[in-house]
Parts: sequence; structure tokens; C-alpha cells
Amino acid sequence: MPGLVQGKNTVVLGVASERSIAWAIARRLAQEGANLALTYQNERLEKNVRPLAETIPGTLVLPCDVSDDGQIESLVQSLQAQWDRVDLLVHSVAFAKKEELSGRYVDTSRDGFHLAMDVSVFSLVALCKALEPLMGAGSSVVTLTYIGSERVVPNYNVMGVAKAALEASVRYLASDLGPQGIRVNAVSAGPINTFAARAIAGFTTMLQRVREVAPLRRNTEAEEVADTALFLLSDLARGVTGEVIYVDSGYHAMGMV
Ligand code: NAD
Ligand code: IMJ
Repeated sequence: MPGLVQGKNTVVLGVASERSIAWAIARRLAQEGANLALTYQNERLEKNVRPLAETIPGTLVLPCDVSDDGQIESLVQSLQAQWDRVDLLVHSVAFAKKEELSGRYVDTSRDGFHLAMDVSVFSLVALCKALEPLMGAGSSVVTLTYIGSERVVPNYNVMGVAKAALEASVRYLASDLGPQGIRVNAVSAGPINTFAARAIAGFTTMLQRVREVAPLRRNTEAEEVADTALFLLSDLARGVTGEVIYVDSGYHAMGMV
């Protein structure tokens, strides 16, 4: 039986380790027949990404630091050399300086604000623009967000503001690219123990709180996020664009928590 994304040429940005949400999504897409290109941010992470990619035969591995226009352009050229088109894009990238992710949001530096917005938000815009000529009817883009965009979550600070801009970008990009049949959506995941989360003070307590109050009384698993990403990337979601879907055990529905 053909997979849900059989033969779809798919670019996945944001694999840093076995625990990365992007890796769970990549694995799931491969199970459903996708052809994959995984990107890595730098040579240090290339060492993590190559062995993972080798577990999925035929997977391309390419560099892309999203803060560098030249690297986005090189990525597009490398993809064009291998594939006649790009069907699916997974954007699972975020960064803020560590010192911006504690204390008060009001203390955010100009530099720190720009960096977080550049890597975590503008990168999606730049990738959509650069890949637009290779995408077309039936193409789908998915990015990852967090409820800290809508509510104040201690220490999330400038990342919360960046995620608000990312979610707004999903709507504007959906509007711009919709006429060509390209869909753009986001998955808003509950806390998951990845590189991007481990460093956070009080993260273990946050995971526990979710288990106590979320309707499903458990934490979010990367595999659950991957299944919803698969849905959004597949033709099952052909009528869905500009949307943000929570995969958080229902935590977002609660008040007085
Ligand atoms: P992760 O650390 O595994 O992934 C983050 C990725 O961003 C890494 O692969 C890193 O290399 C990449 N990145 C950072 N700066 C980059 C740059 N300049 N160029 C290219 N890549 C760059 O952590 P994760 O939890 O899998 O995060 C993936 C996405 O999921 C992020 O957008 C994050 O905000 C979002 N998210 C995470 C959680 C969570 O609790 N882990 C919850 C909701 C949303
Ligand atoms: C991150 C910071 C503060 C609170 C947080 C998080 N909570 C969760 C996260 C409650 C779930 C993880 N998350 C949703 C992110 O988007 C993380 C982004 C991130 C993480 C780091 C850590 C290491 C670093 N820079 C980072 N930049 C972005 O140096």
C-alpha cells in the first residue's frame, strides 16, 4: 500500500539529536514513503545528523545555517541538483541566547531580540521564498510552535514573542502561497525533553505540572507531534492552511492551572 506521503520530496530542518522533534517527524515521513533531505546547522551537529540519516536509505544530508542567506541559497541549489521539485518542508528551528531565556522579558537586549526573530521567524519566510519556485500544488509546509506565544510562560520571554510572530507568519505565508496550492501550518507542541528544553531551569517541574493538569494526564511525545505533522503534510489536510494545531495532551484548553 502506498504511504501517506509516498514519493514526496521533503526537506527537514532542525535535527540536532535523536530526541529532536524534527527527527521524529523525519522518521514518520520516511515510514510513509517520503524522500528526505535533512539539514544540519554546523559541523558539530553534522556528526549527529549523518548517523541518523544513514538509518534511512537514500536520505540527503546538507548544511544550512538559517541565519545565512548564502547557505539557504546553496541548500536550494543542492536540492535542485537532486530533485525536480520540493513537495514538503518541515521547519523545526528556534534559537535565543541563553541569557534571554531567564529573568524578565523587559530586559531583552536589542541584539538578543533580533537574533531570536531572525533564526526562529524570518528563517521560515526566507525558506518559503527560496523554495517557492520548487514547490507547487499539493506542497505543504509545517513549523513548530509553543503556547508561550499566547500566554506568559516563565522564562520563555523573547522566544514567546518570536513564536507569536511565527504563528502570524504562518497565516501571512498561507495567504501568499495558497493561490499556488501551497499550504502552511504549525503544530503547537507541549513540553518535550529535547536539547532545546533540557537547559531550561525548572523544566522537570513543568513536565510534571502537565501530567497533573492536562486532560490526558501525560506529557507530549515527539511521536505524537510527528503524527500530526504527517497529517498536515499529507493530502488528508488538503483543506487546511494558516492553522495552528495543539498537540499538548489538551493542556491549552485548561484555565486556573
Ligand atoms: P532541538 O534542539 O532538537 O531542535 C532545535 C533545532 O534548531 C536544532 O536542530 C538546531 O540545530 C536548530 N537551529 C538553531 N539555530 C539554527 C540556525 N541558525 N540554523 C539552522 N538550525 C538552527 O529541539 P526541539 O525541541 O526539537 O525544537 C524544535 C522546534 O520545536 C523548535 O522550533 C522549538 O521551538 C519547537 N518546540 C519545542 C518544544 C519542546 O518542549 N521541546 C515545544 C514546542 C515547540
Ligand atoms: C524554553 C525556554 C523557557 C521555557 C521553556 C522553553 N519551556 C519550554 C521550552 C517551558 C517547553 C522549550 N521550547 C518550547 C523552545 O521553543 C525552546 C527554544 C530554545 C531553547 C534554547 C536553549 C539553549 C539555548 N537557546 C535556546 N533557544 C531557544 O542556548
